[in-house]
Amino acid sequence: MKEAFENLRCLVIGTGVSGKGAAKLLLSIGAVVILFDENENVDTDSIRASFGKDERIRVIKGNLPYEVKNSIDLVVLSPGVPLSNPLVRYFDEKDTEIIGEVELAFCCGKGDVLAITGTNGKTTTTTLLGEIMKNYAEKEGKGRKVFVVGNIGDPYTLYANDMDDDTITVAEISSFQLETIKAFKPKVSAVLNITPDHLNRHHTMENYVAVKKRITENQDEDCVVVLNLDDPYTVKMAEGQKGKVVFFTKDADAASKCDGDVVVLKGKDIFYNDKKIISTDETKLLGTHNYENIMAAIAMAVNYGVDTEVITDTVRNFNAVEHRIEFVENVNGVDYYNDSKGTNPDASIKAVEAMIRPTILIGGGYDKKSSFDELIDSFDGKVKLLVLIGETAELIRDTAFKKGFEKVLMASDLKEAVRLCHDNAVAGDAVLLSPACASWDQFKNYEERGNLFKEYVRAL
Ligand code: UMA
Repeated sequence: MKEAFENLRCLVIGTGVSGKGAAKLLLSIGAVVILFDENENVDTDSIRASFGKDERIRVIKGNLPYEVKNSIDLVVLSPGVPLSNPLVRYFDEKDTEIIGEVELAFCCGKGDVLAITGTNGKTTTTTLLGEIMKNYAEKEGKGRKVFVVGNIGDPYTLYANDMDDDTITVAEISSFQLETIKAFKPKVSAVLNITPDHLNRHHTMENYVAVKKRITENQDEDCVVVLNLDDPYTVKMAEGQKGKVVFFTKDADAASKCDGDVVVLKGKDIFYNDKKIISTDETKLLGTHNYENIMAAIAMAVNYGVDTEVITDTVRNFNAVEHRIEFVENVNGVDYYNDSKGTNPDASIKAVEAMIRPTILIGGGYDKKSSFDELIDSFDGKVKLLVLIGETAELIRDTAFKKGFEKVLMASDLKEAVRLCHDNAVAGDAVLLSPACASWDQFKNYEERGNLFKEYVRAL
């Protein structure tokens, strides 16, 4: 399908990693590219320099000149660019084709795609499934390539040219990326769970759920859809699927009533139907939410044809993903955990639940219009102190006070927050950075926030 893009004049919006990946791919196919960013502060010279002498690319920031606007055949959006953006609407009204970076990569790539979406757990599940598929490919010994791409950090477009019919692509796909798919068709898909997130972009839960379901919209009888039986939103998604539906659940009773294949947590053991795959005692991951991630990865791998021995071995050796309840250090008897990837209330609730010691929680960040009521409810005597930073600090503090939780400290930045935790913790406590918010008010991304947290902790 690559040929379809040859000679097109393409406008790529966003000069982040996705935009650069899309531009590189389009140039390699023979398209002409305008790489554009609305932010006046981006360094267009250095971005332009990263494309060498290629004369088929222009990098523009700020406003798009009229003559450029008028010459575009295809618009490719970075995930951070919403369809409501006025420039995107301009092209939509002109009937110019608009796709996302993931759609472009899918159209240009080859092989099988295993794609994971959901509000939380995507990164852990994608990383684990990626490891399983790499071990599977190695054991098969046929030299099959495996790529792990998407919202996890490495743009899908960067690898599309290296794919062949035997390639396996494991892709983490966000709701932002699903908004702009057309032909994207994973052989195996999973929707892990849905709780409120990104409502400033999708506006209603109904829209958010609908966009998540789009991961299955092109799947047919040869495909598999993995869904969470404990989540009413994903249970409903089973309706009308053409592909085989496989559920996973931590409720043995619900599993026994389920038609079809099911992965289930019974006591400490995870089963695929009646076959035991692994005991949770054997894994290094903390928390029930991680057992759900493991179950989803098992369901996807088994249905792709991976034998259970490879799956069990990989799960047994798998370590926690960076920035996801990552143990940092023990300082004076206090365990510090980095959960910077806790970018919404539900993710942070899971992190609090996974703690086994009295906990000081660092929260707050970019305002996505989330409600923090349930986060405060989840403290349940375990959180002894809340230290707040960022745009949402006051909102979270007010919610805590409303709920009768008064042990709250405000910090001017993350460094001060770490210092306050250190001053207030006693041996036997845990300190958890799990902000329940995105990082964008104070940091470039959650990785930067997590890395700085680790730096400050190690300097204590
Ligand atoms: N921009 C515009 N106009 C807009 C919006 C953005 O010009 O209306 C420009 C910005 O000025 C900026 C560029 O677009 O220069 C940024 O593009 P982007 O936000 O799409 O960021 P990328 O660097 O391309 O990273 C994206 C994902 N970012 C988002 O979805 C916000 C990364 O997910 C992803 O890892 C990467 O593509 C590779 O696929 C991050 C994320 O936070 C981790 N995702 C959200 C989440 O997980 O909750 C969905």
